[in-house]
Amino acid sequence: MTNRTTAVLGLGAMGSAIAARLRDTGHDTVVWNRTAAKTAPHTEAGSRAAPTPADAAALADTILVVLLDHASVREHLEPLAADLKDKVIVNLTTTTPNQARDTAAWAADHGLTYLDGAIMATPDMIGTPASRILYSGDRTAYDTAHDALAVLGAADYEGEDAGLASLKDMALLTAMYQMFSGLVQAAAMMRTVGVPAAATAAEVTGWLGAILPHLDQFGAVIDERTYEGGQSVDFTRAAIGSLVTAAREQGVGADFLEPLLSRLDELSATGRGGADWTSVTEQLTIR
Ligand code: FVH
Repeated sequence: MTNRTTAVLGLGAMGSAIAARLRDTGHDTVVWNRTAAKTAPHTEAGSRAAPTPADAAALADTILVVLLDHASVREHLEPLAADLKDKVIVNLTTTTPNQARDTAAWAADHGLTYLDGAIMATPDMIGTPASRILYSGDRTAYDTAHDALAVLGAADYEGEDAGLASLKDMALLTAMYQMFSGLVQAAAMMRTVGVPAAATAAEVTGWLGAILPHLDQFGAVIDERTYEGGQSVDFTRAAIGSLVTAAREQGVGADFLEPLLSRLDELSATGRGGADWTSVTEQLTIR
């Protein structure tokens, strides 16, 4: 391990977990938080507390930023530009890809070394094998800070474009929330006959587990972009139509499925009913 010092700016649930993990793995840590009282458990456990972000930056080589959002990051980083020269800035705050690129451009304008990160973990997962953090931006920053980053979870470098980590994060979370929406609708349907949501959740978990391996095939078909074979638009349209009707028959809205049905209707109406249903992907691209 190097003898670098890591500052953690932001001691919410995630920043606290990160600071604790760094400490537990022998890393020298400095912490700062807007609400200073939150530094107490960290100083008791061996971190130094800094009264301002500038003081934290002065004491550290690597600055991990774990604040609420893009606005709070910029609010605190912009006044620090002069204090961050020769430091490695790693922003782990969730932002959109363009917000990440914007902060990277700001850093470049000031001659600063910037790496963007996207945390694919909850605070309790930090430091466990289930934790994964995506990084993109300055490769040298990633290599320099790697000892500290590696103890937080699998540290995957996605490329020089600072928006790449965030883009993958947003894509994976999009898939996750659509899956969650599916559970919500299934629970609403089964509740109409008295089945508790917990029981439906267990059923959904088993069903999705069995079906998830098919995603690989969908990915291959989408990549080919010919959309031949597989489950057709017309077949899937009939299936989704039944799901929408069944939900309505139970007095449950089918709001999450209706947009998909509309896309399939559109494909069918324009003579593409025989194509694989994943050709919907082409309709999602906004030109
Ligand atoms: N918690 C999670 O499961 C997710 C997992 C994936 C990644 N996210 C992102 O991580 C960032 C931090 O999330 P968090 O869980 O630590 O969030 P909070 O516990 O709500 O703590 C927020 C910290 O941000 C500070 N803060 C908020 N606004 C400002 C501001 N204007 N200036 C300075 N600091 C600010 C707040 O300070 P305080 O309220 O204690 O004074 C906390 O330190 C986030 O991007 C997630 O999307 C977590």
